[in-house]
Amino acid sequence: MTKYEKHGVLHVNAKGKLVDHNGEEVALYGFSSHGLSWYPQYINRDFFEFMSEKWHVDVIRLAMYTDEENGYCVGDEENRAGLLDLIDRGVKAATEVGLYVIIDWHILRDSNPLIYSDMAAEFFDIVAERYHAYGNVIYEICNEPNVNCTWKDIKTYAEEIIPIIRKHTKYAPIFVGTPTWSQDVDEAAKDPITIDKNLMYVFHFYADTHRDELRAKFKAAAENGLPLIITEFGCCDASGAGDNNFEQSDMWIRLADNYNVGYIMWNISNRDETSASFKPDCDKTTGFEEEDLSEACKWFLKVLEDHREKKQS
Ligand code: IDC
Repeated sequence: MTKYEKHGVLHVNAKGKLVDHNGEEVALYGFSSHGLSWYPQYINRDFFEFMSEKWHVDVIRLAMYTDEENGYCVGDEENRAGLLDLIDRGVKAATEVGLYVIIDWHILRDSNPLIYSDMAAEFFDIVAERYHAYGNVIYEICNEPNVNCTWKDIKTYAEEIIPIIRKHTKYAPIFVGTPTWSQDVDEAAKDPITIDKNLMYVFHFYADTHRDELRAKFKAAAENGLPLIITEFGCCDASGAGDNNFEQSDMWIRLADNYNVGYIMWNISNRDETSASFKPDCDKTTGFEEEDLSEACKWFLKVLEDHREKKQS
């Protein structure tokens, strides 16, 4: 049984924890797609079933770039329709196999979500209406705000987008990115969003770049009861490349586990980069074997296996 089959619709409680309708805490673990337009082939039901049954993941994140590589905001009408179709395929596949699914508005080169907020408003109106009856859908409204983007900007944006989603669903949790590539959760903690309570603040780390200083920031926010979710992490450096640093990765996992905060690994692709889950010469789109997997992917699957063993013992 998957976590969604067991726990159903989740919400954020008064203590800032993601819980089910009985108040039981649920931490979500899984993978993020690479950009949907770059690697659409992995958005298929067979692979989602494989992830759910063989890898026992709980969640798949659909990363839809807004600006880069045929992103939603830079392409034409046909490109947008294609991306909406891919999201539809992803949401339906996830639902059929009992996975939670995150619809991620993946800002990155467009560093401030206010840049394309009109298009975001339109997009979230479409998807929240379309999926309002799906208990497994979660909305992530801005992946990684970065240069020249303050928490105030993000808050302004969130206060515009959240009511649009809430027109269609009271239940879906909403994840909000934070300044400096989703690291400055302390900024959000100082001035949290008050118009909605079913929210979590997004935190990202790349273990070979981000270390004690950033862990201290995470810890402080967690101690303050800020609802936190790690919708993206890598074992390598922040470029998605370089060497894996599993020692630092283990330290991050211990910290997140300590606060029962879930985490999602970047990325599902065979791109020639350290953070990719599959080897560059592997063309499969499901049914992966050990030899097809990158070192980071193998490490993460072991982390998930250890979790399950701990739970059973
Ligand atoms: C990276 C991809 C890489 C792609 C690049 C585009 O791994 O293939 O060329 O984006 O700009 C993030 C971002 C995520 C990045 C990733 C690694 O959310 O989009 O993906 N990363 O750089 N934040 C920190 C690291």
